[in-house]
Amino acid sequence: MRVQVCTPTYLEVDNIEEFLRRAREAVPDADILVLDDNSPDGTADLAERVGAELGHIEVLRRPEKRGLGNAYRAGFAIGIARGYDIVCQIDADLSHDPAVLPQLIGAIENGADLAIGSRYVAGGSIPHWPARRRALSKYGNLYTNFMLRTGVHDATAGYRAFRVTMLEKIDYAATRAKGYGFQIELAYRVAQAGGTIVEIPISFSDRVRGHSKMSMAVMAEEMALVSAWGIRDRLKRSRA
Ligand SMILES: Nc1nc2c(ncn2[C@@H]2O[C@H](COP(=O)(O)OP(=O)(O)OP(=O)(O)O)[C@@H](O)[C@H]2O)c(=O)[nH]1
Ligand SMILES: [Mg+2]
Repeated sequence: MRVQVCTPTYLEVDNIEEFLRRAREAVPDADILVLDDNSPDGTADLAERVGAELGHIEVLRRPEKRGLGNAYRAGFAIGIARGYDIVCQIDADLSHDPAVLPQLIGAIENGADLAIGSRYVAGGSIPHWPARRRALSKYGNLYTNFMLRTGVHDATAGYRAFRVTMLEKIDYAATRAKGYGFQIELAYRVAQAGGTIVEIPISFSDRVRGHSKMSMAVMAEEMALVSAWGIRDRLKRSRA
């Protein structure tokens, strides 16, 4: 199957070279698409230099910072237009070990529609997170599953592989969320479409270089979205 790996970048000049080398090694046959939102630190230039050396790496230069969800929607559109069978999502900050890519891709080849690199299934872990952030993420996911009944343990995870026909089926382009809400919304749509979702345990490393953007406000926004979708589902069910 033909595979495209999408990685959105904003201010990842300290990580992108190592990321591309490790990704190239993990999946030598996949095409890699870097979606950079005009990072002022020169991420795109470095990605292009390293990409030219490693091969089958393209950098899409977007004019301004428009959020991770927006970058992925652009990457998916390109993946579909070019006729790939599988499109992967992975962060460029080395939180997601590229060495796991073959397992996610293998799950799709074995019949799954969505494979998620999960922190919250047996064997998954987040070694360096403080208890507070761990609890926030874990309970956020429990609440999400309670509200949306996706059966997914890690719906906010951004390390994934999609069967392209499923991406088309769920009308990914109609999603509006920007951050974690984007990941939740995609998993929710796949579950509602009756797709098969497989979770592969991963060890999630914290960003070592660059600045973290996670905050209480971000989390609250996503949970508000989840609540709205969950309540809408319950109203629909009670009318039916
Ligand atoms: N193209 C694009 N990429 C982005 C944008 N915001 C974040 N990214 C990239 O998306 C990936 C995930 O973002 P992160 O900043 O690592 O988000 P996070 O993992 O929730 O938070 P920290 O790692 O703690 O900062 C990284 O590769 C970022 O460079 C954006 O607005 N546009
Ligand atoms: Mg990160």
